[in-house]
Amino acid sequence: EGGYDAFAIQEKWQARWAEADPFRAGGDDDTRPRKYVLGMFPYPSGDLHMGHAENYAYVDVVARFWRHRGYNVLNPIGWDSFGLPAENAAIQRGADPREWTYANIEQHKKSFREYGSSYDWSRILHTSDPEYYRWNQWLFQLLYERGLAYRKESPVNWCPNDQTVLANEQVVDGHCERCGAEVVKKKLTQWYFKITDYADRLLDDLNQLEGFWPQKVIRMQRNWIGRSIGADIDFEIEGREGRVTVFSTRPDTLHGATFMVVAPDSDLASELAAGSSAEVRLRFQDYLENVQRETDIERQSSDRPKTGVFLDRFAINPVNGERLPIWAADYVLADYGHGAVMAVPAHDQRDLDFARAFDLPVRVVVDTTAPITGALPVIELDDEGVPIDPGADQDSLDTIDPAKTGIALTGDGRMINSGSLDGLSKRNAIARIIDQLRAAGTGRAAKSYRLRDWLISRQRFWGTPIPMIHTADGRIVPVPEDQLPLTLPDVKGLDLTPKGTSPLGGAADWMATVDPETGEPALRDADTMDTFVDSSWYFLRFLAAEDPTQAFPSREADKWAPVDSYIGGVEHAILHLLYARFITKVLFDEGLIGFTEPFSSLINQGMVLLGGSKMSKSKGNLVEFASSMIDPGADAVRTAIVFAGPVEDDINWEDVSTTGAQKFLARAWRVAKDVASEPDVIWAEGDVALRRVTHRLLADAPGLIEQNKFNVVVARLMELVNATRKTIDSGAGPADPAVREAAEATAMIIDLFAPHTAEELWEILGYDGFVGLVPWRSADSTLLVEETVTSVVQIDGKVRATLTVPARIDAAQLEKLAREDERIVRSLAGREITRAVVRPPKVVSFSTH
Ligand code: ANZ
Repeated sequence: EGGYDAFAIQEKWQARWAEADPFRAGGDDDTRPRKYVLGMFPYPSGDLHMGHAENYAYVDVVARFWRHRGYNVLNPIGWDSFGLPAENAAIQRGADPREWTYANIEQHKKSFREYGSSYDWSRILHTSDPEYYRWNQWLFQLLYERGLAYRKESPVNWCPNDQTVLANEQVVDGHCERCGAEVVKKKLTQWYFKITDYADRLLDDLNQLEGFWPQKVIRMQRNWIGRSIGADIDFEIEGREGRVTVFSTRPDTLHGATFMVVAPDSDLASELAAGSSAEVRLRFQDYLENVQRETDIERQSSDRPKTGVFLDRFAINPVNGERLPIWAADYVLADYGHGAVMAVPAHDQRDLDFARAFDLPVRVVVDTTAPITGALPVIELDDEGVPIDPGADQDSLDTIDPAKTGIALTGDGRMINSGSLDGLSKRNAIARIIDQLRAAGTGRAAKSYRLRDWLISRQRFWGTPIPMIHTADGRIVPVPEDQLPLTLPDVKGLDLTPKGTSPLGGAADWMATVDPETGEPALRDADTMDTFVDSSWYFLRFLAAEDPTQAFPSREADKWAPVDSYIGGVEHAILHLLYARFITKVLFDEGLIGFTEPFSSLINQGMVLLGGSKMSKSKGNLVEFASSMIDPGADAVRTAIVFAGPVEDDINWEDVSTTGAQKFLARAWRVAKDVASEPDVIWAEGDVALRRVTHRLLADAPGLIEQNKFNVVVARLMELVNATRKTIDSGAGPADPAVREAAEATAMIIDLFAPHTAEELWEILGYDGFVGLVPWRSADSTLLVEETVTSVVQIDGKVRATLTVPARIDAAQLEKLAREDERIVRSLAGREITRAVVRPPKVVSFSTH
């Protein structure tokens, strides 16, 4: 007979799985507890690469693990199949984006089958199927009815290369995330989802994910939402009706405001300039044109020289009636807070830089040298017993005068120069001033967020058509439900090349519709939805992927979801996860689901690198998934990847040894063969040392898997296979029942990483049925008790104590126990140990001279 033949084994078991479909999730009659395991679904651009191989290897470890633990596991797969790459490929090749997309999906499916992923193949979905996007349209209309979908004209991020609008999240350092072109601002009327209504909940609910999601992702979400707490303060403007409101996180410093700054690109700035002299208007226009060419990143950079234009207008400070000159300056952004700030140069660095550049007054209102603890200040005395008054010393005053040092005093302290606030700490002063402003009707507590509403319109073809109708008399109404899905027109005859208007607009027949109320001619909406809408709820569609009557059944949703283990790349740490969390909360509010967070736990795997950089097509360092399996086989690839390191670390493809993994699998196979070749098992007592190794692994592996220490389990399994081989070669041979026990445990645990090999081992060992469905063997607790030995401790050659210690103790632990033993401490009587010789586990020998 031949050796371990990875390919024969792989083909054999793939055929059997395809026939028996053993990994389909159980239905209502299945009484086992449920687990929903999900890998982030792939985008069908080209073939899969090693990043996917890594992701889906981990997904399968987790899914298979829970099946062995007695759970009814749902592990589905689908495709995020709308989006720009398909459309761009279609433009380049003159092909139909549909054909390109579905051909790639077929290739992916083949690769996943070859990989041995244990999916429930009955629940496949593709977001570009009308059966799927029909429910995107339903979702859109649901948000519209709840007042969460609206249109507005605003400056949007525009990619001049892709000729499309980008969400803030898709702009990386001022460049298009996809093509790298520099993003510009353009005014357009677009559809938005009002995610800002959910800002507080999106932020607060992160607390419940603490410990279950990577800390880094939680932090990134918090920063993205960016909640600031403070006050809105209203200022009168001379010669103008109505007040101007500013948002400040430091309302306590209101008495230190010495000017006001408005964003040059705000409506307010234009209005104030328009009411000023011709000269100011000209200077302002000039400045505005420059500012419009800048990115937000540049505007917020702290090391650029401050620029601005005095508008020759004045605001009135509501607490003291002072006249504050109003400036337009680019460091204030139009779309944060109210697009205007009260400038407090003594206590805000940006304001101070500006004040110093334009010679504006600086007034300190917080004494940051004063103690804030409430304890009495310590008064320092000089040699003659006279109190040293730091204020009397001109030099020391200068060192804290921000106008001189250029350093704003941002710390806490006691209020000064602030009327009734004087003497208060920052916290108390904030509370007091908010009370005063509220009483006077000139301010109130307020919050501000970095999070913006979600811009979902795209001027592209390959996406979900927006299910709205524009009537002749200017109303915008939903496409009636019985007309959904509103499917895409045939692409033939449409010009997909980006022009800044949606290609659908060119499909005259498709665009023409009727006003559902009046029957008059009307137009469809030519835009399509951001594909992040598609992926914001797909985990729910898997619960009834074939159901034509509803997006998902609420009852099933509450049984399976939230997803127990969501596994994917950290590149989705903000966008996708935030949108999915938002939509989940909307569906909860609509009463359709009973949970508010979509993913109970999240695993982000590291990246697969080649030559130290991320694998990518453009770098030409892509190892394709399908070809990676050609030589060593699927099981070796999977095992090698999982063994390569902790799940969250990046791995270098050069360091991933598929050859090593293949040898390990062959060793495991050989052990099973040896066991099976033994005709009559002689029931000896069994090698206890081997039994301990087996049972320790059975006991430890579940905890290790639950802590995502997958690589450690592979290492321990390698140990077990080696220990088994040793017993076969040196002990009672393969007839030892401890050997069979080890071989069976190996087959079950190796299933997590190398499922084809596992099934083969199981069959070799004489079993019918799939090892993938076998319950976890429980560990025999009597074999887990640590073996102990007696250790002697000598001082200067005389035995002074004996210790009972674990047989596997290491030198450092043993020496520590010996030094701490009270008999030893007593015998030493304070003498110093000059030398220690430690021979674990039996002897420790101390010398004192
Ligand atoms: C007065 C003040 C005094 C401020 C002080 C800070 C320190 P975060 O924490 O990022 O929310 N601000 C408000 N709107 C702005 C805009 N549109 N563009 C640029 N800056 C703006 O920052 C809030 C603070 O940033 C606000 O508090 C305001 O300056 C400024 F000692 O008001 B502060």
